[in-house]
Amino acid sequence: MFCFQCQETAGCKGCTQVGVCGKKPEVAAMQDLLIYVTKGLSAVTTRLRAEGKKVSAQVNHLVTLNLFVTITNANFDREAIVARIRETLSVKQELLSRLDSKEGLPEAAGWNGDPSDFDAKAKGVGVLATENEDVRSLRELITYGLKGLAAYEKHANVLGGEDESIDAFVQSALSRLLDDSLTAEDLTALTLETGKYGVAGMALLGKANTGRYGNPELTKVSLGVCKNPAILISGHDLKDLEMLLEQTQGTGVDVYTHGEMLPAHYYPKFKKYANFVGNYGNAWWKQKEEFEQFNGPVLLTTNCLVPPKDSYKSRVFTTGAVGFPGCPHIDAAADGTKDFTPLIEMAKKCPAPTELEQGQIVGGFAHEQVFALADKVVEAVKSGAIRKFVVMAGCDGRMKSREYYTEFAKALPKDTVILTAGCAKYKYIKLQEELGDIGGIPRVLDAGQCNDSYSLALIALKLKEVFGLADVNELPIVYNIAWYEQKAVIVLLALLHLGVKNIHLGPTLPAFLSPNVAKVLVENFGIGGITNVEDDIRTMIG
Ligand code: FSO
Ligand code: SF4
Repeated sequence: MFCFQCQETAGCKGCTQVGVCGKKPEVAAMQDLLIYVTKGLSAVTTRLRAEGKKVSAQVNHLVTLNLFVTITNANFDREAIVARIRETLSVKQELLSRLDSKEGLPEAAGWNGDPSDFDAKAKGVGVLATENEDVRSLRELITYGLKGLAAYEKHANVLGGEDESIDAFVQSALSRLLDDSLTAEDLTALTLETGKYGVAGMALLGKANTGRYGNPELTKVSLGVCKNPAILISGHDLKDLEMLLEQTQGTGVDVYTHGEMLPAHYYPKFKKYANFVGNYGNAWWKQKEEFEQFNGPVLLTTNCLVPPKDSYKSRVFTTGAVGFPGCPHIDAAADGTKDFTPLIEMAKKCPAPTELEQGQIVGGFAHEQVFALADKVVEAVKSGAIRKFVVMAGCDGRMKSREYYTEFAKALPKDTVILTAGCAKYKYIKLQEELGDIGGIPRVLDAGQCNDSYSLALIALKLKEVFGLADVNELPIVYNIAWYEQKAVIVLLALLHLGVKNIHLGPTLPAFLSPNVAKVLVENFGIGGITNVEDDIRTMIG
């Protein structure tokens, strides 16, 4: 196997024996093949569009789900991935028959192997199949961006949000990744175009979320526990949460959020559920201890799943793109509904969660809430009470070096405000009291999930307008972003598309950036790494 798509890749180079995430070689092989056949399908759908023929939403959704399934910490179930390869091949065969011309299609468009061929084929279609280091780097950078974009699209799709132009781009980009005639320049242009669609994808999801659940608003989220048995819901899918909350009404079972589901509490619509009681635990990587102590069933709606310990594995349910052998998977019915009865019945027999902590988190500072405070914010900037905003969005992870982010937050001068989104927040969100506020504005403003980084961009664009600036980089905003998996890649590409420069990316730069590609990013966008808290505060804050 060879995989280097996430920040924790072995030795900052690549996982070759087994994934640091727990992904086994036989699963990695099927993920590689799934990407390959999805590219082949995309070459066919792109040709169909060129011939003026329609591609169904069902096919578009198949492509996005395939990409999502291969994201870090989503699916460890080889059989589930094999089933997706088979479905993709069969859909592709049907679409091929609709083409007027198959001339010039790539090999992947025609490949239709039998399951007994899958392992042999997978060996030749992985990351290392591209020999040129720079072409490989750009192809993977784009692929990972598309995976992140697909994840956000999927969440929008389940809420009825559709944008055919994004699907057409994703599929055309995937098919172009098969084209050996594309130069490094062509691929660099495609990378930037991916960022453009990243913005569109996050806007689509933002609209779908707020359209259904209202605009996030200032909210206090409890961190303690109640006496009832409960279900813990993790991941990013708000529709799954809505269905779970509906189905748990009147059952005596409470619902807690975990990890990236925390921001669901900020949406007005979810406040009507009395059994939606609080947030339990921290970012994804602490789940081995926390799921154990939760005592009840846990629902993983998306990544990040850590291979569960036997002691609580039977309580872990997966749905959507997530899968793990031996963990029950809740499938959606044809109309998209899901039946969470098995979790509810299990919860009733489980003890209530063991309390991990007490207190609260204050969040809900997505763009509309910040716009509502705009006068106060602008005044604070004009008076010098706020010297700088520091965007610290992105992901959290296991590496000890990530303690840097806690130390950085603590060491920031008192006239700075942190804008956060994504699970990166867990490195400092519980320090809110210690970090204090500036004239009533908390010094850590949480916009929401990683996709809500888009909201942070909207805040920046609004401030640019209010202050009458020509360039978003003239604002008193600096970016110190932590990344882990591929959703952070699309967030980064989206920020680059919006013209944001000088982003610091840590705790390490992606292993998939070749020295030449890294050089392009440094020279054109001023992207840099991190060093140590003291020096970085001097560089970023002055
Ligand atoms: Fe985190 Fe995992 Fe949201 Fe990611 S839980 S690491 S960037 O899946 O998606 O922030
Ligand atoms: Fe390694 Fe990350 Fe790939 Fe897992 S997702 S195999 S940890 S590079």
